[in-house]
Amino acid sequence: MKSIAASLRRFSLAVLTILLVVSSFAVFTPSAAAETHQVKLGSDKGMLAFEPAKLTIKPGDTIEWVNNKVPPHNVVFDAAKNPEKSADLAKSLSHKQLLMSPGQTQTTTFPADAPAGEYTFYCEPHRGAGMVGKIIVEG
Ligand SMILES: [Cu+2]
Repeated sequence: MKSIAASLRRFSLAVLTILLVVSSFAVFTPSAAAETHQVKLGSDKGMLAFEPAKLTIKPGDTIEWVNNKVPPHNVVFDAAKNPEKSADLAKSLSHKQLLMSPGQTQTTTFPADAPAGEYTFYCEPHRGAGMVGKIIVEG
């Protein structure tokens, strides 16, 4: 009788351990599922604009910048217009190099610990023409 009780206790301990491991995976997996979003530089109709000009993402997600119409374009994040007004973060997200040919791509991955909020970016040659966009990072 004693050995049955002991093995039952051992068994329930093993079940508990498995449950704990499985549930901790269930908690941590969703944040690891990073997505890639595409933003065109220059609209299909030849407007000096990002398409889409506004995009909501999660920390850890990647933006693929695709050079489209009316180049050259680049992507510069505004040092003063991000949640923590971080010049270093803005610089790390930016691609100052001008893309000359349609189809060229660059990528920006937002860090997993990127602060939530609005990030404004623009194209240097066309900022005055209104080529400005926004990334909203969800908390
Ligand atoms: Cu441009």
